[in-house]
Amino acid sequence: MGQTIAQKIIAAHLLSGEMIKGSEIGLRIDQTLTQDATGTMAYLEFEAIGIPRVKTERSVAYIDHNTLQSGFMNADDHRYIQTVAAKHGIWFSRPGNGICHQVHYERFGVPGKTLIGSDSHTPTGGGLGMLAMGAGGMDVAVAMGGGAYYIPMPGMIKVELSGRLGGGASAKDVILEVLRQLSVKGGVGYIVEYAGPGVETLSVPERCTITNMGAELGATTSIFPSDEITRSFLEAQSRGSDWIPLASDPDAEYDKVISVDLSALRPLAACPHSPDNVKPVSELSDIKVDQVCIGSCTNSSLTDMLKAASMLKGRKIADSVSLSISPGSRQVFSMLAECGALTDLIDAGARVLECACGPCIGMGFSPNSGGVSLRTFNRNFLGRSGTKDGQVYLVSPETAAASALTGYITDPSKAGSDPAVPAADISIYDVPEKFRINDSGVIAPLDEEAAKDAEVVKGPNIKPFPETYPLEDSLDAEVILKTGDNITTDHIMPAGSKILPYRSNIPHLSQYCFEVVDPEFPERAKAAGKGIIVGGQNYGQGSSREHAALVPLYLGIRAVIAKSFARIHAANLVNAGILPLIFENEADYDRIAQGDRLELSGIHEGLKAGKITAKVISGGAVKAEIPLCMELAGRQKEMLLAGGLLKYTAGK
Ligand code: MIC
Ligand code: SF4
Repeated sequence: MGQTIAQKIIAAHLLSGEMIKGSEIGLRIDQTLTQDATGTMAYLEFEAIGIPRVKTERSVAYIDHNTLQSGFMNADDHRYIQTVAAKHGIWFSRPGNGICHQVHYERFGVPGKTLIGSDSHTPTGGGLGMLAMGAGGMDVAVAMGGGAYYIPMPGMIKVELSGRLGGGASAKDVILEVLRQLSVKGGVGYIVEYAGPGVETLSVPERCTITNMGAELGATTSIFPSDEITRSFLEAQSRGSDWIPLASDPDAEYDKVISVDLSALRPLAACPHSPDNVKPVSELSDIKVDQVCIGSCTNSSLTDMLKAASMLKGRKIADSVSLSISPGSRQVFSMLAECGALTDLIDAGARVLECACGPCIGMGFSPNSGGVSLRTFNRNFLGRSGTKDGQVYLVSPETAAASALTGYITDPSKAGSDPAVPAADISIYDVPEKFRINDSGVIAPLDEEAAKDAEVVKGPNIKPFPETYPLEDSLDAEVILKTGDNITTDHIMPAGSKILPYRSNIPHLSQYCFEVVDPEFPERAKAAGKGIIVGGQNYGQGSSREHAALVPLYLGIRAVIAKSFARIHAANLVNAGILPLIFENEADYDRIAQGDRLELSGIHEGLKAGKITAKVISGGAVKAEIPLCMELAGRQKEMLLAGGLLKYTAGK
């Protein structure tokens, strides 16, 4: 049987396991990336493993999330990451150099290689033909040390692309259409592969927009072939020698196939508060807009910025709109300046922000109360913008620019018929064929000799890793919180400018755990000393932040029971030594109430069998007995018994 692209890369990197859907495989990892909001923890964990130099081909530490530096905390973390990177053989991308995923595919990504990153949008690299996956910081630490990365062997979804984009539609609309078809759960357990004649009509940055937001499908990753378009892109980055061709075999088999006709696509928007709440932009035209943000790792390429600039050139944004632009990288920024597009953006009234995540993660530029914010980003979860009742719509750069001009959500396909809404036309800018290469924002690691005496600087904001516990044979604890479906890691451990500076300080972060769902949760959990969380479907979707496991751990959470889990979060729970349990019968979810006590005994035997029964105790009496499953690989069981990944790795 022929193989898909992803299967070929997996086969070439397989260290353990069999490529049978659902069974655990261990992969050799060629490259890693971290960003600063998850990186401090990842490097503390790497240091704890005690390996002097990374064993990967390329590891890069980016600073892009926490760049506000309001107080010493961010700067302390930056200094720590820079010094720990220099010492251990890791490249360092300075604050202001750009968003990790954008810079990585421009300067470091290589088709056919494996990449894991402590950020859920690492699959962006799939646009370049990499097998790129988001992971918890601990997994990245282990991979830097030469250890395998373990995942359940994914199934394969093919998205067959035909036609060519037109009519104001862009790459963002492709992924919004896929999200509309598959939903935020539709990719769980799968790799999404793009194929068909439409592929060659899409540039690498367009492909990266699509693979980036594949994270919102819950997919393990997404991938495009590596073809002539990929080769030209790498050549234009002066990295032509990194290119290899990659395609699926004609008889490769997929579990599921969906198709998207690019020619028929029209502009779409993901409406509040989920990336799969997708509607045609043309149906939203009555909605007044307060804010427009163009940027983020989804849509901050040079072409994205040029499209917006070409529409805004010689015009003025609506008085009621505040517009921000954050170029994805220093390369994009400098090329925008060079061709004059930056001036057009400034003259139209845009506020130019740093090359960083910025508003995407609530680091400034929060909308006004109840404000409507149109963003070219990838997530519109409740409260993520920093404004609790902000109404965030996810759109393409074209829709964003058109709406910034009119002050209402505006369909860019109207271009021409409405003189206020011009069509994007990047040919008005004289852009060189080759990208401008200036890696002044990247610092190479020290050589082995110099590294020996190099000091790693840790400021007072960096607190030790929380204590983990070997799994006990019985657990008797209260259900401290019961949630609904689709709880995101932004619910569990919010980000934003107030909290993000404390990503290396778990005790401080713990006050904000579940803040948007139930602000009393941390107090209750602490008072109980030991607790359980009950969740619905897709618990832990979204970010890869392991803080969403480490903070509950710190607050005494020992088990989470859900109808289903998002992949990275489930792995993070196990890494932290928290037991993830799944309802055997989903209807049993209704038989547990917040405040009930759950009794689990014979956990070690249950772990072997993969199932256990929980007694639900309410008012002193047993009200139900509920069967629960543990969908864990053998290695994960050992990890839980050892008290999490770090203790397990140290014990080996
Ligand atoms: C996000 O987009 O939610 C983040 C911030 O980039 C996270 C990582 C984090 O929580 O630090 C992600 O996507 O993994
Ligand atoms: Fe940064 Fe936003 Fe991308 Fe996360 S999704 S890496 S916060 S730009």
